[in-house]
This record gives sequence, C-alpha cells and structure tokens, in this order.
Amino acid sequence: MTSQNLETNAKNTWCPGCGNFAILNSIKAVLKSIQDEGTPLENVVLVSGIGCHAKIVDYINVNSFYSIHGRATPVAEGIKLANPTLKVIAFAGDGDAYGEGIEHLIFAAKRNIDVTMIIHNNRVYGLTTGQYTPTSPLGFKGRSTPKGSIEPPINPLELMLASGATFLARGFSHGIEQLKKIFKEAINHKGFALVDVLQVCVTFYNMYEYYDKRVYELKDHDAGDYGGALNKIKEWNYHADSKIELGVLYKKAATTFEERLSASKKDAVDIDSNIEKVLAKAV
Ligand SMILES: Cc1ncc(C[n+]2csc(CCOP(=O)(O)OP(=O)(O)O)c2C)c(N)n1
Ligand code: SF4
Ligand SMILES: [Mg+2]
Repeated sequence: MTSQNLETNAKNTWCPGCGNFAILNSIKAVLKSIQDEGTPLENVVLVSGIGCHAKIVDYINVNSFYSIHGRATPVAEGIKLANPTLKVIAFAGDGDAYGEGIEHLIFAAKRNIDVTMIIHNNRVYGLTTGQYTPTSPLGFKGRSTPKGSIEPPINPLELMLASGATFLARGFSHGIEQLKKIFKEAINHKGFALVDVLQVCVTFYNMYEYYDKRVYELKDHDAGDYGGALNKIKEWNYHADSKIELGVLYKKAATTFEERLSASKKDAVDIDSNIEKVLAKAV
C-alpha cells in the first residue's frame, strides 16, 4: 500500500496564529497514523460546515464534502448510513454546530450514530467577522453586540451528555500532543463522539492568555462515570472564572444507530418472507 500524501495545493487563508492550524496539524498526524496502521484513507471521509474552520477540508487530501452552515452533522450521518464501513469525521464551528445546527447534533447524539464531530469552538463567528455565538460569554462585545451580549452561554458538553453522546472530550489549540491523542481516541470510538476544541480566534476573540492560565489536563478521572463526568463538565460552564478541564470527559460503550438499523432491516426481511409464506398457504 502506498502512503497517501495529505498535502493539497489550496492556499491557506487563515490568519497567522489562528488556532485552526493546531487542529489541522493534529488531524493530519492522526490520519497518517491511521493509514500506517492499515486503514486506507479512501475509507475516510471528511465533512465540514461553513466558517473559517470549514476550509480545513481544502487543506487535507482526503475525500470530503464541504456542506452548508449548520449542516455538517446530517451530511456526516447520511454518508455513514450510505456506507457504514467508512470512517466519517466532521468539522464544524461553534456557530455552525451549536447555533444553526444544534438540533442535528442533539439527534445524532441521541441515535449514537458512529461519526466523529470536531468542533472548532472559538466562541465567535470568525468568517463573518466577530458576531457572538451560543458559547460567547455574557457581556461579549462583538459586531452584533457592541454593548456586550446579554445572554449567558450554553454548555454544549452538558447538552451533548444529556442527549446521549457516548464520547465527549475537550481539547485546546495550545496543546497539539493532547489534541492528537483525543482525536485518535474519538475516531476509534464506536458511536457518536464529539470533541469540543477551544480553538482560539486570534483576530476576533483572542483568549490564549485567559485559557493558558486556567486549563489543566484531567488525571484520575473516571470517564465511564456519568455523574462524575457531568460534575466535571459543569465545573467551568463556558463562563465561570474557574479552572478549565481538558481531556476525555465521558466514554461509554453502546449499540450504534447503524447496528440497530441493520437489525431492524433483517427483521423487516423476516416479516416479509413470513407474510409470503402465509399468503402462499392461503392460496
Ligand atoms: C444557512 C446560512 N446561514 C448563515 C450563513 C452566514 N454565515 C457564514 S459563516 C457564519 C458563521 C461562522 O461561524 P462559526 O460556525 O463559529 O465558524 P468560524 O468562522 O468561527 O470557524 C455565518 C453566520 C450562511 N453562510 N449560511
Ligand atoms: S478570523 Fe479567527 S478563526 Fe478565522 S482564520 Fe482568522 S483567527 Fe482564525
Ligand atoms: Mg466560531
């Protein structure tokens, strides 16, 4: 098997210092390792929404679907259902996934469909130059909220846990080695996996100094304990001025949507053939 070159000819137009570079470099390293372990990259499909983050699929030489704002999740689900042997990895922004596309995310988690969602959570609309998003803090000053946002943020990881996600983690664009580890574990997880990456937008919301002072890596955390995971997830809440936990927060083995779908198709075939037998006898 020849090794697939991951580079493309697309010109990178992200701002210098953007946290998206850390995600790009980490995922490229993980794709390379997946390939080295024997999975051809033609078995991987990347999906993106619309936003600065979405350009990532232009910068990786792997089959991809550049979708529309808020719709990375259903496109990823459709690809997985059409061909369950594929590994599907979707990239979405916080505006994309936690705003316009939030309902898709809830249902994907509820179904436990086997896709990996990587959320570039810069807590701002980057591409449209600085409006507030569902994870911007109360008081956030941006293009659409010059006097400060009057809404508190949502905690997307708490919402995903309640919705049924079976793998939840948080990474940071100042921690490439940890990002690689988390991405690899998320991609290998069987079921719905979401990685919320604190991806700093240096141009419209530069949080490096703030995060650098507060982040810490989870140690001795039992990711299989729902209650413990919930407590950890609620510790920071995207607003409190507290420590911010990084790492795998929750992980659970569970039947996937595709497995249940395939079993129900088999039942349907059995029912059909039984009906044919009954009808044949009746004639
Ligand atoms: C259906 C639809 N709604 C709105 C837009 C306009 N739009 C494009 S990018 C964007 C925000 C992107 O923010 P985010 O998803 O956080 O990504 P980022 O640019 O921060 O990576 C919006 C509102 C659009 N292109 N399509
Ligand atoms: S606007 Fe922000 S998110 Fe977009 S490329 Fe520039 S630094 Fe990155
Ligand atoms: Mg954003």
